[in-house]
Amino acid sequence: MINKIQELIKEVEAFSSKQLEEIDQFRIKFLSKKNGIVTELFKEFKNIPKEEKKEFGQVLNILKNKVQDKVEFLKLNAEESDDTKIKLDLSLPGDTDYQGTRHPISIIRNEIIEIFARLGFTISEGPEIEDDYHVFSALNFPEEHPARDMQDTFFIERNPDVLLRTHTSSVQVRVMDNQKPPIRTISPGRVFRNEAISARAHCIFHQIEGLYIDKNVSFADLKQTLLYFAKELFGEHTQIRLRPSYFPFTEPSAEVDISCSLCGGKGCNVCKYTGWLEILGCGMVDPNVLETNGINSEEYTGFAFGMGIERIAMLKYGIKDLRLFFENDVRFLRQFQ
Ligand code: 2NL
Repeated sequence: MINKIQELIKEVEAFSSKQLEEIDQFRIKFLSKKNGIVTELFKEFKNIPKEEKKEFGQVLNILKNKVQDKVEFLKLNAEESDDTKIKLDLSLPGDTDYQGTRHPISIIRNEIIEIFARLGFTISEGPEIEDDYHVFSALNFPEEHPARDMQDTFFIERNPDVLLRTHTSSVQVRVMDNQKPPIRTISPGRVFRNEAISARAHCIFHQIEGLYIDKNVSFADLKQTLLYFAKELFGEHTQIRLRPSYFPFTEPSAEVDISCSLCGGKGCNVCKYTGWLEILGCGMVDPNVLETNGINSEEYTGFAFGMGIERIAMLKYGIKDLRLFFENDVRFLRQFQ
């Protein structure tokens, strides 16, 4: 009997397989509760002569442990059977891994910032929630100016001194508060106006304003700076045209057009057959604004300008509806690098 078990131990030691099914059959053959070899041998125990019982028991336990160890070891090394194996088809095209893209407003803003940085302008930022002084009073807005009206400006309820900035000039007022001339800075940022949302208007949009104050700054400096800017942003052949205009904070003031970058000035439906596109407003800083902000207007002069980023992005990319910038539809956003 013991010899028979020794033979079985050798058989177990010699067994090997990488197939899960074969390993399981091997386990069943030895350990099945119903007529497994080891189970049956344990049933024989009572028939073994008393003096052999001890040795029989020891050898049989060795067999049982060897079977269990073998099954465990082989299972770890087994190959997964066909239906559990991960099906790997190396000829299939890979998954598309979409990379994020920059928002068109950010792309244009960064381009504009870089152009003025090359001319030595610094970047200044400031609060979106402002007070009347920094948005209107310091900028020569008369008390009854329509821009101060509830219809144009978002005020905080019950406190008309707290409002959302309608332009980023308020940032430049803060620059003048903290810095002596020469000042050469641009301020990009979100601005807010109480307007009904449409394809051409939104209550939130983005602006970049520029301010240059030093001794002997002239209108010619303004014109040349803006010509350089227009050529850098829209291409070397771009021309500019200035039309007289009015802003409370500049005198004289002008509206600036660029030659239509689409038709080269010949006339098309984008420039409404005029050959020109309006891109910004500008002027010489009103002496009142300089004085209010602690700058001697006899000693210093300056120019300033402001532009809407959405408008420029629409012109550069041929976007027809302003609302697309705020909807964050990835089908729109993905088109910009
Ligand atoms: C426009 C016109 C403009 C300014 C902004 C400015 C700022 C200071 C002093 C004087 Cl601190 N002026 N900014 C000047 C002229 C025009 O913006 O059409 N913006 C979208």
